[in-house]
Order: sequence, then structure tokens, then C-alpha cells
Amino acid sequence: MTTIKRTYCRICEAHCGLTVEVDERTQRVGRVRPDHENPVSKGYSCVKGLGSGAMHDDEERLNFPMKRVGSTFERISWEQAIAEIGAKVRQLRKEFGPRSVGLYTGNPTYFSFQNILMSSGFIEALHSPNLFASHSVDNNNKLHVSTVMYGRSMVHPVPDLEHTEFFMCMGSNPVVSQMSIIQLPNSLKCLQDVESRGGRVVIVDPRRTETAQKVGEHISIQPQTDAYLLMAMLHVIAHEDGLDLGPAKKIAHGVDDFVGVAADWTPERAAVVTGIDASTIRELARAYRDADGGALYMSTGVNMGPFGSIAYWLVQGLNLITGNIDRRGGLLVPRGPFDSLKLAGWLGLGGFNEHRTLRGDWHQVAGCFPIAALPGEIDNDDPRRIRALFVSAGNPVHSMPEGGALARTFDKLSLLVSIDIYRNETSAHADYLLPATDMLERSDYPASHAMLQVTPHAQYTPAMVPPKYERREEWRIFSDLAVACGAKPWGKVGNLLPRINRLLARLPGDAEVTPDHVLALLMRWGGEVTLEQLKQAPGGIPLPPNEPGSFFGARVPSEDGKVQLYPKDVAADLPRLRREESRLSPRPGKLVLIGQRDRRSHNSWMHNSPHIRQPSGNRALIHPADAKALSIADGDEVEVGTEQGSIRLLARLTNEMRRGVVAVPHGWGHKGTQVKRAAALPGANVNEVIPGGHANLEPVSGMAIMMGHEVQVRRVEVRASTEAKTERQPAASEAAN
Ligand SMILES: Nc1nc2c(c(=O)[nH]1)N[C@H]1C(S)=C(S)[C@@H](COP(=O)(O)OP(=O)(O)OC[C@H]3O[C@@H](n4cnc5c(=O)[nH]c(N)nc54)[C@H](O)[C@@H]3O)O[C@H]1N2
Ligand SMILES: Nc1nc2c(c(=O)[nH]1)N[C@H]1C(S)=C(S)[C@@H](COP(=O)(O)OP(=O)(O)OC[C@H]3O[C@@H](n4cnc5c(=O)[nH]c(N)nc54)[C@H](O)[C@@H]3O)O[C@H]1N2
Ligand code: SF4
Ligand SMILES: [Mo]
Repeated sequence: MTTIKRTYCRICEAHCGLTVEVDERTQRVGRVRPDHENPVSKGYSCVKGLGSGAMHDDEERLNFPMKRVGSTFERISWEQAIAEIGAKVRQLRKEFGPRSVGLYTGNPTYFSFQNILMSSGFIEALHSPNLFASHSVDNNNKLHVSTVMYGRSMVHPVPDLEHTEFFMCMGSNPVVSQMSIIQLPNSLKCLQDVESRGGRVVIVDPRRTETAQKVGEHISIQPQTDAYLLMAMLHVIAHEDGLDLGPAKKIAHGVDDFVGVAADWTPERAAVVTGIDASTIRELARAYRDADGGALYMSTGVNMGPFGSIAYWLVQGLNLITGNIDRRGGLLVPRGPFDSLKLAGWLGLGGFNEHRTLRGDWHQVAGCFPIAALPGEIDNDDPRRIRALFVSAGNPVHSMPEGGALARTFDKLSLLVSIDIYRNETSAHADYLLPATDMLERSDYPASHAMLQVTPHAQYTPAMVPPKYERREEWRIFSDLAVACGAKPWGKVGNLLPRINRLLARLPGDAEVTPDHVLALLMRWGGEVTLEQLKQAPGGIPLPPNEPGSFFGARVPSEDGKVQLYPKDVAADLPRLRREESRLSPRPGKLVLIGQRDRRSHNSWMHNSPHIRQPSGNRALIHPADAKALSIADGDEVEVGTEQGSIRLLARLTNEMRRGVVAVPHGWGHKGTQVKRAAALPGANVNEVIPGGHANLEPVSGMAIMMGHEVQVRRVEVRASTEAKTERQPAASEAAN
């Protein structure tokens, strides 16, 4: 008998509702479809989520624990894997101390309640500060700025798009990505609705993106210069026109200092850097200020540039002084079903701590060090360096800038363990591979997004099917590892995470506590809904809408309940903004590199999907006029190079691009992954040319600077290009699913 079960997707932040056909006898997964009854996503989904069933059955999945033997991997039992890894870690910790263990948690971690809970619990229980996270390659600036402005990294007011009159979207391509640090399924429709209600949508991007082609007005901006645009908007609103700062002063410290930073940033000055006319900047600033509810939003295109922290500070500050935060049609701060802010306060999460890296003295953001600092923590002569590295749900060798440099440090490790659903470029170097469950094989709750929902909604999903083969739930893997590695039962006094970890690991007797028990406790405490109620409502339960006037004076998690509008460390970075002002244009003959995402890929891990027909590799998107100057024709093979190295891929000429800018999608060019479909796809890994290391970290937050590097683009000699052309397969648009 086939049952149709309801769940939600955990690949991107939209968390779309899905239905899954399950054969009750065989427990096989059939068709995965959009859930039309889901009250938030209302039948929206994309090809990645619909491919989750095929991914569950992919014959190339990692299904058993494996151990490196010479240059290959051999299957071993879970008992052997856990015991051997545990023995090694115990020995390293005894000899070199707790810092000898490190953990990198990749992007899918944040889509699994049990993984978030247990991965950080694991490293805390081992008393190591060495937790690194993928948010240092997408959102560290946001997490850091919220920490210094609001007191906790998880406060990110979300646009009230159902009521807004003016929405400016900088550095995001919602049609493809569904955005970030926000939960908004079918974001295109939400933006189109703003327009049909008579509101205005402005897309600021160096490329006329898929989004800009479908909604709003496109404003083309020179990469890396959004902070200058925002400065000029602040100048117009607060200096040229004058603004009553009284209301802002009631809720924030440092209002005058904040406004003061824009005193000499006239639109004329910003126009030179951004490439946006001064008159346009003035008009935008005033339209935003005068809207009956306006919201500025920025995402990874700006985060990944050199001024991510300054830009997010300006976005928050502008939204605040114009009275748009905590108001209808502006931006609201969701509560979630339980008080995440209070909980974070108790657990000491999302604030500052004393941990620093051995090299570079980097602080943690949201409890994690920047991933780009990891190579330096492994390869140094300090006896406390990292010697055992765990990588969970991540592929840093491929996904971080200059990942090859990280791979080269692996020789210095005594142990590398990958916990993943596939084999990837990082685990190719591992000593042990531990197979995790996929999203259909585990229960879940979108805890990390509770405070980011535009339409608040609580949905619990049970596992759709039991794990196939010997795939194991992450909570169990981390729990067993913690015990085997010698975690002490009760951890540091006052730190609850190791306790939870221990609780989950082993209760006295045979009782087993699972992440669901922790969730049930949190829900009960929160009071909005109980886990029992959620289990009875498979499509989830709508929560009260985000409430204007509920944040300031009530829930701001800073010490005195006020916002810090002039955070010293961010403001101290302003001289760099001035210094770089004249250096942002590329030198003659060079182009500026930005990125692009594709609906059919997800960072580095969707290319093996048996469900998704992939285009034949990534392409370098170049404006026809730039291409002409470089004698490049559409489909030519080009070399994109920096001082660090070069990659070769085919060119696609398109006037979507801003002149002087080249876009190369990341996540392509799979080598040594052992997964055949992905490895067979042509394409190149752009992170081979994006410089990494400490020098390329945004200095305030440790966010990797991945956009805006100057590159040389040249046509590969005719002979090679003819070969490339003969092999050429359909262009991205031709192969669309
Ligand atoms: N040049 C450039 N580089 C970029 C970006 C860019 O725009 N330009 N984008 C960056 C961004 S936004 C991010 S978030 C990072 C991502 O960086 P990472 O998170 O390090 O890498 P991913 O490629 O997302 O790899 C995720 C891994 O998790 C595995 N996985 C999937 N589901 C599960 C699961 O449920 N459990 C476990 N254990 N494993 C699972 C996948 O098989 C895959 O190997 O990359 C960044 N890299
Ligand atoms: N299909 C698909 N969806 C995804 C992902 C995926 O890989 N594939 N990844 C997921 C992840 S991990 C994340 S973090 C989110 C990211 O979601 P988004 O933040 O929306 O990321 P992108 O879609 O890459 O859009 C970034 C935009 O910034 C533009 N840009 C580049 N430089 C600049 C600049 O200097 N200024 C401005 N204003 N714009 C600039 C780029 O042209 C691009 O259009 O997407 C998620 N969703
Ligand atoms: S947009 Fe696609 S990948 Fe993202 S949650 Fe929805 S179905 Fe999943
Ligand atoms: Mo990301």
C-alpha cells in the first residue's frame, strides 16, 4: 500500500512543504511532490526538493562506514569506526590537549535540528573551541553585526513583504536562491505581490538577474560598492533632508555618531564608485524614506564583498532611523514558537566569547571560527594545533576560496573524518567516512529559521522512511563519537550544551533521549504549540503573525535592551572604506569576478542528482562588449585567472552582465569525488582562482571575501577552443529542466 506523507524540504531556506509517496511494505520512496496544502509554501517547490527521493535512492550515496586503506576505502562496521576514531582522539587529547580536535560544519547542518544541536554539543563536550562553520562563507558579517548591534547573532529583522510599499533587494537573486537569512518560499511571487499592490521593488545587482528580469526595477551597481550607495542614502536622508532622530534615540545608543559617518558621502561622490547616478541615489533614498513601510534587504552578493559588515550595519541603521524596524510594512522580528532569544541567553549562544584562533587572533562569530582560518590552525608549529578534524555536512576543499590550500594541510592531520551523505572532494582525503541519513530519513524541526519566518509557521516532520543500509542519524553519530572520544559527563558548570549532549548520549539504564525529546521540552516551554500538537498536524500549524511593536523595549537581547547603533569595531573599519574608494575599479584589461547560482545546483552537492538534468558545466558570463575587446566569442573556451591560478571554461556572452564584470558560478568542476555523475560533468571550480587565507577575510567579521576580485580573462588558443566547441553540449538555457 502506498501512503502519501507530508514533510518539508531541508535543502534551502524556503523550507517548502513536500509530499512523499511511501510504499508501506517495502518502505521505498516514490514520487516527491509539492505540498499544495502547506499553508506557507502553498504548492511551491523546486527541482532540487522534488529530487530528494531520487537522491535517497542514488546508488552512489555513502551507505556504510568506510576506512581508508592505502589509496582506497574499505567498508567497516560502525562499532569499529567509532572505536578506532575514539581511541585516536583520546590519545591526541591526552598528548596535546582539547584544542587538538576541530570540527567544520557545512551548510546542510543548519537544516537539521539534530545536527545543529549535536555537532556543536560534540565539540563543546570535548572542550575544544575549534568549531568552524560555513556561515563564514555566506553570512558571518550579518551574524557579527547583529551580535554587536542587538546583542545576539540571531536577530535579523525580516521584511514585512505582505505590507511593504518599498523593497530594495541588494545582492540576492530570489528567483534562483530563495534568498538567505529569511524564510520566504516562492519569493518571486511575494515580490510580484508587492508590485501588484502598488508597491515598489528595486533589485540592485551587477547582473540583470532572473529576478530583475521578472520583477521590479533593476539598478546595475559596480561590484563591492553597496556600502557606498548606502552611505549616500544615509547622507540624503539624514544630512541633505534632515530627519527627526528623536524616535531612534529612544531605542538606540550612538544615533548621532551613526548618522555622522555619512556627513561627507554625497550622492555625487558615491556615484563615481557605484556607477549609479547621483539623481537615482537621491530618488531611491527619498522613495524609501517616504514609503508607508519600506525595507532594505541585502544578501550574499554584498556579504561576500569586502565591506559586508559595514554594509549590513548601514542597512540595519537606515532601517532603524527611518522607523522601519518593528513596524507594519517595514521589518519585523519574528518570535518563533519558543523564545529563542531567551534560550540563547541561558545557553550563552550568539554572543561573544573568549575563544581566539592560534593564528590571526580571529574571534568567533555565532560560536564558530572563520573557515578560511582553518588551514592556519592545522599547519603551524604550536603544539596545540588541530590534529584531528571532523567535517560534517560540508565540502570546504571545494566550497571555500583556495580550498586546495586547506587540502594541502591535511597531511599534517593525524585523523580526518567526514560525516556526509555522499563522498566529496573533502572526504577524498579522509581516514574515515561515516554515512549520515538524508532528510527523508530523519525527523526534524526548522529551529534555525524560527526567527526568520516572514509567515510564522511551525512544522514538525517525522522521518518518512527508515534509514537505508547503514546510514545513521547525526545525533547518534555525534553522541557515540563524544563518548568514544572521552567526553566528560557534565562539562563546564553553566554550560548546558555538553549536558544535553551527555543526556542524549546515555541516560542511566536503557532509556534513550532523542532530539525529539529536547524539541518537546522547548515547545512545551515556549507555549505556542506543543510537539504533540505538531505531530497531529502534518502540514504544520500557523503561528501568530509577526507583530509590529513587539521588539523594541521588549525583546532586544542587549544588556540594557537598547540597540547599539555605533558598534566600535564596525565603525573602526570605516577608514578602509575611504582608502579603497579610488581602488575599486579594475585595472585596464581586467574584469571583476562575481558569482552566480543555478536553480539545479546547490553549492557543490546537487550535481550527482539522478533526478536533475544538469547543464554541461558552468560558464563565464561576459558582456558582449567586454568579450569583443578580448576577442572572445560565445562558446569560446576562456581562461579566468588571478595571481593564485587559473581555470578554463566556456564563455557565455550576455548583456545581462554589467560591463567590466564576469560571473562564474561556484560548485562546479568536481575532481576526485568518486561520485561518477558529478565527476563526469565538465566545468571548473572557481574557488581555485579566488584567493583565500587571512588576507582575504573581511576584517570585522572574518567573512571570506569571494566577490569582486580582479581577474584576467583571455581566450584560450584557437586549437583548444575548437576542441572545446566540438565537445560542446547544450547551453544552460537549452538544457533547462
Ligand atoms: N566561489 C564561491 N564559493 C562559495 C559560494 C559562492 O557564492 N561563491 N557560496 C558559499 C556558500 S553560500 C556556502 S553555504 C558554502 C557551502 O559550503 P559547504 O557547506 O562546505 O559545502 P556544500 O557544497 O554545501 O556541501 C555540503 C555537503 O553536505 C552533504 N550533505 C547534504 N545533506 C546532508 C545531511 O543531511 N547530512 C550530512 N552529514 N551531510 C549532508 C553534501 O553531500 C555535501 O557534501 O559554499 C560557499 N562557497
Ligand atoms: N538554486 C540554488 N539555491 C540556493 C543555493 C544554490 O547554490 N543554488 N545556495 C543557497 C545558499 S547556501 C545561500 S547562502 C543562498 C544565497 O542566496 P542569495 O544571497 O540570493 O545568493 P545569489 O543567488 O548567489 O545572489 C547573489 C547576487 O548578488 C549579486 N552580486 C554580486 N556581487 C554583488 C555586489 O557587489 N553588489 C550587489 N548588490 N550584488 C552583487 C550576484 O550577481 C547575484 O545575483 O542561496 C541558497 N539557495
Ligand atoms: S526552493 Fe527547492 S530546495 Fe529550497 S526548500 Fe523549496 S524545494 Fe527545497
Ligand atoms: Mo550559503
